[in-house]
This record gives sequence, structure tokens and C-alpha cells, in this order.
Amino acid sequence: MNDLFKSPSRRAFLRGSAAAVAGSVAGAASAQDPDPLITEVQDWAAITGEGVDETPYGLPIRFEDDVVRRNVPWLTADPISSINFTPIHALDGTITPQGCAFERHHSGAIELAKDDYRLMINGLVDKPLVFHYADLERFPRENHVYFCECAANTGMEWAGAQLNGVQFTHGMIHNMEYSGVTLRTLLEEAGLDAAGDLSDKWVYVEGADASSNGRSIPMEKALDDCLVAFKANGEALRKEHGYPVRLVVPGWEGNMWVKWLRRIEVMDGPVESREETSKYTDVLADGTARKWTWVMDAKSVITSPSPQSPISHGPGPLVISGLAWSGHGKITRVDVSRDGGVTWETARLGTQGDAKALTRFYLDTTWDGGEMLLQARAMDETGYVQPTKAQLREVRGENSIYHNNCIQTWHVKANGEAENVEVS
Ligand SMILES: Nc1nc2c(c(=O)[nH]1)N[C@H]1C(S)=C(S)[C@@H](COP(=O)(O)O)O[C@H]1N2
Ligand SMILES: [Mo]
Repeated sequence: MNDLFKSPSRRAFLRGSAAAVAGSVAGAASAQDPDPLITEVQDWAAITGEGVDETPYGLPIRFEDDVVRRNVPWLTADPISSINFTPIHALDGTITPQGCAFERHHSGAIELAKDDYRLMINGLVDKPLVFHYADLERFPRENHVYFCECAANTGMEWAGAQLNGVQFTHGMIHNMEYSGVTLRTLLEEAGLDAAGDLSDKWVYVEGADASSNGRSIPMEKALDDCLVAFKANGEALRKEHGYPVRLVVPGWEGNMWVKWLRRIEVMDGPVESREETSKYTDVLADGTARKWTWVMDAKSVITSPSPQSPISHGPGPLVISGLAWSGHGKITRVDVSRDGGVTWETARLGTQGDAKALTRFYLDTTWDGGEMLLQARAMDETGYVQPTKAQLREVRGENSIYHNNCIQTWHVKANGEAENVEVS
């Protein structure tokens, strides 16, 4: 396998990789040994498979049944007000299937039928309105891919490396294609003349669940790119993501993406609700709080190799892969370091991500079998560069929980295993 990249000829490359594949799959076997998986008729070819209606709504094949959301039980007192994590170590591309997209509930996931759904717009509007679900489908629709990141993502890592897996350090994120009506369309339907000067107006949005999760959003954002969404990745929202209707607030912290959306009130100031005062603000070193920290700054992380996705082969070709995103717009560049930030190589963007959506990056490289301190560093279209942990702590101190977008380090050992470590 070591010879692989020493040979300049393509034929030698193919011979080399055939041997390497046989070597890794069948242990010590060489490419010359007969492989019964090739030479003998297998069960799956000797009999027929399942008929088309066996599973009317398909599920992942059982061999992938470890690719699931997971929670960290000690993080919260009760699963009703808790969070679980997207298995980003095992996914590729950028779209998160709804079935494994992280969930965050303050009072559990409720079951709200379309027939029982009502959306009220009231406050400083020309005519207060109530929409039924079917009404929403009669307004012009848009489709957009956006990431949704909980502001607490990576929050457990402020003081030092803590959780040993990218699912747990960075998995409070998902990225879906939403279909819905712009919030602007619905606000204009109710009429905003009554609100007068819009520059100092706000909307207060709340959900139908017991927590209501009320949040204040400046009118400028409400009229910019917010979506009242009823489909994700082409199908109805799942219960846990707000069926039948949720608010999408592109680039802004997940808490503002109100699920089971039931009311939008146009107001002349923010409500200063629980979710935007005692929660989701950042206490600085001097005890004062950073407030209205809505936009999720540029961030990236290597998803493989990582603690839950070790290198399972020897030295030679290695694909380093990860995700990058920015609430300010598009990701323009991602750099990868193998030596804890001393030297950097620019990664290939595997998808040209949309603004405020996940971008996939790859570094197609050769591993010499040595230890690595793997890091990724994202840049966005504003020129912003993802900070180191030390840089972030300088500005924000160590009291924070939310909005940790610092560079993450994985220590990859010679046996291919990886561990969460801090290089600040
Ligand atoms: N109604 C309501 N909306 C809510 C919440 C909630 O508990 N109730 N949780 C918020 C938080 S903190 C986050 S991070 C996102 C998570 O969305 P998800 O569960 O679809 O991942 O929803 C937000 N919207
Ligand atoms: Mo959140």
C-alpha cells in the first residue's frame, strides 16, 4: 500500500489499489486468492428479494442502524426539555435526512393535526388574520436549503475538550431544503401600514407547545428571508421538527426557528422573553451579557476522521471530510491542518454550498501513518475567519455556553483512532 503513490503509472496504481482493497477486506489475502464472495453464488442471488410494498415508507437498511440521533443523558434533567444530536460523523453530502436531524424541545414534541392548526397574525397590523393550514398553501411558495444550528452547539467545549465524538460536539445542526411561504408575504397580507415606520418594529413569534418558545425578531429580518415552512426535504415536516408549520430564520440561532408556529405579533419593541434574556445570551468575563447574538458565525468541523469515524485502513490514500457553514452567507474557503494549526492546506469544496447552508469539504490526501492534530478553519464571504479557541476566549471569557464557533482539534493516533483534544 505504501507503494501506491510512489508509482507514476496508472496501471501500477490500479494494481496497487486492488491489492490494497483485498488486503483490507480479507485480511492477509492477496488479489490472487479466490474470493468466495465473488466466485460463489450468494444467498441474495439464489433467492428473490422483498416485494415492492414490503415497507410502504422506507427505512434505512438494518446494517446502518447505528446511524441515529443520540443524546447525552447527563446534559439535561429530563428528555422532555432536552436535546439530541445529528450523527454527522456518518453522513456525507450536505442534506440532513429528517429522521436523524437533531431535536431540541423545551416541553416535548407535540402532535398537532393540520385540521387543528391555526396561525394568527395580530398586533400592529391593518387587519389581524387567522390562517388555517390550507390557506398557507394558496400563497406563492419558495424552496431554500438552510442550516439550523442550536446556539448551544459546541457549548460543552468552552472550558476544554469534553465530549468524544463530532456527533456530540457539533451535532446540534441540521440542513434541509424547506418549502414554504415567506413571512413577508403573510405580514403584507395582514398589512403593515398600521405599524408606521418599520425600522424600529419587531415581530414576536410563538409556538403551540406548552413552552411556546416565544422570541422577538427585528422587522428587518422578518421581511428579509424568513420562511413559514411546511415541508422539509420534499415531505411534510416531522412531528419533532414542528409539524405542520415551523418558522425558518436563515443563518440565525436555532432557538428562533419556532416550531408548531401559532402566532406572529407585530410589536413596537422586543418582548425580552426567557429565551432571549436568561437563555441564549453570553455572559462575558466582566459579568455583563452579550445580547441579541442572533447570527451564527462561520464554523467548520472535520467529520471524518473523528472519534466516531476512525481511520480503518493503513497508510496511503485518505479522504479527510467535513462541514462548514456561516450565518452571514456563503463559505468561500476551508483550510485543513494536520499539525494543530502550524501549517494549513486548502480543502476542496465538494458542494458549492448555498448561503446560510452547509458546505461539504474534502481534503484528498495521503496519510503517512503518523499522528495528526487535525483541524479545519472556515472562511465566509464577508472575509471572516473562524477563530481559535484562545482567540474566542480572549473576547468572550469562559462563562459562555452559547455561540462557540472555535476551531476543533482531533488527535488522530497511529492506529487510526481519533480523540477530542484541545489545542488553543
Ligand atoms: N415551539 C418550539 N419551537 C422551538 C423549540 C421549542 O422547544 N418549542 N426549540 C427551539 C430550539 S432551542 C432549537 S435549537 C430548534 C431546534 O429545532 P429542531 O428540533 O427541529 O432541531 O427549535 C427551536 N424552536
Ligand atoms: Mo437551541
